[in-house]
Amino acid sequence: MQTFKQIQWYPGHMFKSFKEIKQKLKLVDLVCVLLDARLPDSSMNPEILKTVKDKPILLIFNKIDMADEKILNWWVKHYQTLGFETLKVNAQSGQYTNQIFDKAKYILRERIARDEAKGLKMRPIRTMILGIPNVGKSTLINQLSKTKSTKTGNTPGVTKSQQWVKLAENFELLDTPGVLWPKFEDAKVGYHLAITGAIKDKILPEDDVCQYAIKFLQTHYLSRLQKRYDESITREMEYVDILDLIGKKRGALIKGNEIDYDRVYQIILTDIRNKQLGGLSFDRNDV
Ligand SMILES: Nc1nc2c(ncn2[C@@H]2O[C@H](COP(=O)(O)OP(=O)(O)OP(=O)(O)O)[C@@H](O)[C@H]2O)c(=O)[nH]1
Ligand SMILES: [Mg+2]
Repeated sequence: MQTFKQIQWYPGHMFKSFKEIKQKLKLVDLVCVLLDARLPDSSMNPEILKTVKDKPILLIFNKIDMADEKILNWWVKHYQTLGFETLKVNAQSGQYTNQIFDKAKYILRERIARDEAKGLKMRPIRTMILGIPNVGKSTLINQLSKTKSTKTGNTPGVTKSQQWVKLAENFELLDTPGVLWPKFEDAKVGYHLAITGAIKDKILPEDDVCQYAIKFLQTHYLSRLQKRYDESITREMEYVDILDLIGKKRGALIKGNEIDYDRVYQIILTDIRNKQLGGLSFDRNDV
């Protein structure tokens, strides 16, 4: 597999986004950091934590419908042990999203009590939503505002600039473009972000991404792999043999009955992203 050093995946606009985030940080009371519930470790951008510093943080695990619940719960506890306030949501369906208001009020309870003691009318609570690309920031804001104020889409880089959205309950939310960080500490992180669509396809070689995904499924979700594609798949089966099997079964063939590998990669990645293999947790506590 190719080393990550040569790969250009930290576009200049993210550098600019970080500068804008720093400027707006002064205006907000609370920062909501969105994590992908399937990768609570790989989707934690260390630059975000460094930038936010001592502002109050609410860690929101989004896309809980796509994760393996037991493993997700382990991660939630892990972050709670580190002192974070946490919340699990499904921004698409709206499950648990309204709990954000109560959580925010709880985190800011001292400020609110101080204002009340001074007889001040409750000031709006200003919140900024930060996270990696495609994690669901804009979807969450639309869900909370019950409007389509922000643009969403299943590719990274949909939100290009910051945007304030006013909500009921005296809240104001700032949507921001997704940001990554300049250096992955581990190649695994790059694969996790590629599989889940946080970085654009084609940035990492699709063959490498698929090889990682198949090996991962063979190790952790063998029965789902068998159920989805073929019962004959084993833990030890070679990667290429699995590609050939899927290619033949799905008719991903080119002239002369050769396997169309590009199509097989797309089949696998699309299936994972469309939950055809069920809820998957890529960051593990059991290995
Ligand atoms: N299954 C599932 N899909 C979700 C959830 N939240 C968001 N999505 C989908 O994830 C994709 C990305 O959502 P966006 O809200 O555009 O993500 P974003 O973080 O704003 O992305 P950028 O603006 O590119 O940084 C969309 O296809 C959403 O429908 C969720 O809880 N569950
Ligand atoms: Mg967005």
